[in-house]
Amino acid sequence: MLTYLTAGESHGPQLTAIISGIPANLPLNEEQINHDLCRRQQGYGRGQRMQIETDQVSFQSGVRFGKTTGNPLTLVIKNKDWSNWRQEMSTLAADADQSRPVTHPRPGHADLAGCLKFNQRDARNILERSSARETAIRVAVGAVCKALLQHFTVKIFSYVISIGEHELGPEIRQQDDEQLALMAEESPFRVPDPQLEKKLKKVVDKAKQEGDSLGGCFRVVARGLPPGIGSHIQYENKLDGRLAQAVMSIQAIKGVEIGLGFEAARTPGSRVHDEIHYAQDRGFYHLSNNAGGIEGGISNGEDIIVTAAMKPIPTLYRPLQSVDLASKQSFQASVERSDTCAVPAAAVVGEAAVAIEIARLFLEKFGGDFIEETTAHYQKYIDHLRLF
Ligand code: EPS
Repeated sequence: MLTYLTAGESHGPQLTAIISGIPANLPLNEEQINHDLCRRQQGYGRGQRMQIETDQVSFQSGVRFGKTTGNPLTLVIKNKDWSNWRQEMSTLAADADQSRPVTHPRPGHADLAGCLKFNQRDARNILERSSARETAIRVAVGAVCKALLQHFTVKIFSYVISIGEHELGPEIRQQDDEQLALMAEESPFRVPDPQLEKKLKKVVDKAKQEGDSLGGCFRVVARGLPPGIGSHIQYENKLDGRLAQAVMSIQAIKGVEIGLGFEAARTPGSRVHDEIHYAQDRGFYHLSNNAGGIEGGISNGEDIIVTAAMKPIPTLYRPLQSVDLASKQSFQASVERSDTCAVPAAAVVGEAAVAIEIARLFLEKFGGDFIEETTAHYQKYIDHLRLF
């Protein structure tokens, strides 16, 4: 069973993850993880925090001489910004008097609901953990899972589809997803379209100038997964259900679609379902992939396609109306340093969420305490598919 837990606050000393269940002998190094951490920090429209940080992971357990040992992995990312927040984030009761509590909850943020739930009068105790800073450590966990999946030639990639109301045209969207993701890698918006990129720069600059923020949609694709990951038997083992939960749990995500998604509801069945064919060299395959690679909660051998919608970030430099937690008087919402648009970064976090869930179900199917054992189980199953 692959499980993980993260801890850490946006302006605390560090972010930490403990991952349990990664098989022994998987080659793993910090550079692989830092590559994704760096990708998450990119993107036009991000705030000043990303200029302060250079996120780097360090392994505190579970890796020895470039390979996993089977022991729980401890991953740590230090927050450089902590040095500016030592007083405000102090663990000592004596320092409480000096603090500046956040008492004007931001509409759209966890501030108010979190304060009510945890009986807090200072929203900092909520926002420090609900902050999207947490996604840095989730990306690190995702990079470990990507390394595992790569071992079985499963690749995970992403690109941005839209920011605000501006989106990729239908001709571009028809191109191969991996090619689009490769192009997106060169773009500060992670969009595989230089024309759209120019437009987005203006749109994000305008939003920033007006103290506003922008959301958008991104797509994550997993390629190379064999049929049979996930299960139709119980709700909690359905691959689409797991992916939806994991992607929806990313800060600011409000919608998740698999394959054709909501469009399928508007289209007759004859044009939605993917016809099944067979060829000696390929085995069973589908002529189209509207199902997004999942039928009955089980991977069907086609690309897994997940699209997510991110709302605009709730911190507005021209704040919306709110209410003071103590006086109950009307006030403008607090302004915390923030991004104008973080959709490109969210796409990288989306890759991590997808990688983690696929890796979990992959290990649930193939198991193994060491990677050679997992590989043997996997190979036996691939042979079974070939002989079917
Ligand atoms: C983020 C770090 C945060 C925010 C952002 C994402 O750092 P700080 O609060 O110090 O600027 O920039 O988080 C939010 C927008 C949010 O609403 O929580 C990061 O590392 O991605």
